[in-house]
Amino acid sequence: MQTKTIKSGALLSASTITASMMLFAAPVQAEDWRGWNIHPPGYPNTVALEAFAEAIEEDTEGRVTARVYNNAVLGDQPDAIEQTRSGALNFANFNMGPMGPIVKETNVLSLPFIFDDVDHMHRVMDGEIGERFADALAEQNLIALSWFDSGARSLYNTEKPIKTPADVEGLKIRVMNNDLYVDMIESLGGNATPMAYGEVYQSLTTGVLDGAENNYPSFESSNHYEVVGYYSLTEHLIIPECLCIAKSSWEALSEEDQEIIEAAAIEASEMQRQLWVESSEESKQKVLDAGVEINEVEDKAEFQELMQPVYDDFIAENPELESLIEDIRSAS
Ligand code: GTR
Repeated sequence: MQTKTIKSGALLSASTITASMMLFAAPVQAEDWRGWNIHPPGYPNTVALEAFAEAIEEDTEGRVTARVYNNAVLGDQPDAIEQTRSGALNFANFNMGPMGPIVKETNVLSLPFIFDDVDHMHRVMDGEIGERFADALAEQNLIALSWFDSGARSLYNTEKPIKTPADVEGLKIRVMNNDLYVDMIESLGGNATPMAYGEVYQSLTTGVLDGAENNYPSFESSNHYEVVGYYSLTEHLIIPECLCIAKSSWEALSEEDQEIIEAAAIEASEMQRQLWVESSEESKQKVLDAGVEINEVEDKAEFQELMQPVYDDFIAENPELESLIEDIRSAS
């Protein structure tokens, strides 16, 4: 018995040696990365992610190959965040909204009207404060290499134009997965329903929902505009998005490849931001042509004032984040 074990043990190590010799002789195995994307082909983020995938393959000379999976086919956003944190997915473009329950600092970016406009958001995210958010994400195994735009989100619904908060009263509004948005809609007198993005279209057609909120490109590309007649420019949320890499995938790279991939991510964000501006205009025109009524909100202050309890509750629950809110405000 003893002899047999030793014999097969010896045999095993001999074959292991042969296998590892073969490995050394063979070319280094490429890393095949899978990337998550919620949007359809042609959307600015999709175009930029696909350019990113191509660039890293070319610039690493095939050491890393990457493929983008569109339309959230690999899971809805909260699920994809978990998959990327665990390394089951290698990269993704995430909105900071559904990130809040995992990286609590990012909730600050989901406070209604925290940014005055998109330029203010850029100044914050492209500077030192953006690095603080990237550090917080890294603690949860997500390496944020660059920031994408997501414009301003406005309310839309099947019933009527929203001109004052009183118009929101009683409306069933879909929100992204984050309790802050439930507080936000309830503070306006509406009923908030957290729901996965991909389920909203059908819920609007069946009347489970009266409305939702999003930017022009998503309002258009999700086809919600086909069933919703009113888009009201509340512009209550300006939420940045990340191009994030799974920490385990990042750490498996050589320093040289990390530099290459970081540069590609920054280029992708520049491309996305440029495409974003064009696409917002095109989407606006498309929904107007389809007959959607778009209205300005004359007195946004009315909406802003009602958000005070959302801020008060948030600060009461997260006193350590108050200074971050102040830093963002003073960068305006
Ligand atoms: C879009 C955003 C997506 C997703 C979606 C939603 O604007 O780019 O990542 O968050 O909104 O409402 O779920």
